Amino acid sequence: MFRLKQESLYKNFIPGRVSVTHKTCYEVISEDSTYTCELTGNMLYGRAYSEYPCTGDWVIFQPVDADKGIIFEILPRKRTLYRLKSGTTFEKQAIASYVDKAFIVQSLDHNFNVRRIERFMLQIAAEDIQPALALTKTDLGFHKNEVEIALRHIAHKIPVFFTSMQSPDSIEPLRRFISPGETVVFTGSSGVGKSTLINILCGREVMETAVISDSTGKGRHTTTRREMVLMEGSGILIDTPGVKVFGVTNDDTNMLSEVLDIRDFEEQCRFKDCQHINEKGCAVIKAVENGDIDKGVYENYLKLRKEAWHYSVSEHEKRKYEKSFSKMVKEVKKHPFKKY
Ligand SMILES: Nc1nc2c(ncn2[C@@H]2O[C@H](COP(=O)(O)OP(=O)(O)OP(=O)(O)O)[C@@H](O)[C@H]2O)c(=O)[nH]1
Ligand SMILES: [Mg+2]
Ligand SMILES: [Zn+2]
Repeated sequence: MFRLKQESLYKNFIPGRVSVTHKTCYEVISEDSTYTCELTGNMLYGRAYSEYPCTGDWVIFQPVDADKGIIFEILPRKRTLYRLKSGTTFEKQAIASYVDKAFIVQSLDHNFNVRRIERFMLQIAAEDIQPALALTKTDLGFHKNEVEIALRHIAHKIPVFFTSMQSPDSIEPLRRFISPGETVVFTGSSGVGKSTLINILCGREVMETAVISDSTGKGRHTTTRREMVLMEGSGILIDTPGVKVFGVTNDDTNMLSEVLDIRDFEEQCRFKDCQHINEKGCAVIKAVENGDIDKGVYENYLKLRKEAWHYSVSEHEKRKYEKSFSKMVKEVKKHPFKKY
């Protein structure tokens, strides 16, 4: 009896993957077609911002037309790239889910910034996602030696690709790095060439890119939505709009030390709970002083640790508030006429 009810409940429901997120609707790809879907009334309320569907999510939906549908359920997320929603201290924003690899894209001009690469790496490390670095616009001229020195402490953790849109050969290693069926997200500031890379990889203009005359100037937010495209016979690529500030939501400080390659030093500190600020016998500070840890890396370590602390405190406060709120709701349900 129960089975019958379940069957009828889920009749005409099909699974699909969110390929584009708009403000209030979602494009969902299923086995046979693409549907523009809205959420059921039930799904619209009582959700945190990060719990609404994001590009890459698997959903269960019901077609109501040849190209329209209603989403009833989001399947549990895996390998999701989050960021801190801009303007907030604890709200997460889901950028893409079911991601296998994440390309951190930077152009080899004023945009190149190792501290920002470290920031992205920390966030990607929070999930089981493989990071990769695409350094674009090599044709503009840059000092490879200097770049390699700047990446010394992270180069063994992340594959690095040097590319130029003017040299198709330079894109080939990147193409080989992407395996069939894999989902790959491209992230980085506006104007660095994320959409350009995706177009070259797909062999056609799937994404709009900024006009050529802008190629050396600052980005101007050409891509405005997170969108998934299929790379013929290979991976599934997700383009994202350029971000100004990428706030992290990974508050695991051990992981931070790991990403920044200071873990080995940390283990030699005299005190187990050493904060590496001014303690006696701190091996991290000693390493900074004698040049084994770059000063910039150390400063970013302190900065990211502070941000992580702010994030986890706000997150904790939020949970406390939600707990007391739901307790009150329960009380109200139990004693609807009691005065509060
Ligand atoms: N010289 C040079 N210009 C490039 C290269 N790659 C991209 N560009 C130019 O850089 C500009 C920005 O490229 P987009 O691909 O639109 O950048 P984006 O990262 O997608 O930017 P948003 O969508 O705003 O986040 C365009 O004018 C491209 O032609 C490159 O390898 N060399
Ligand atoms: Mg773009
Ligand atoms: Zn220490």
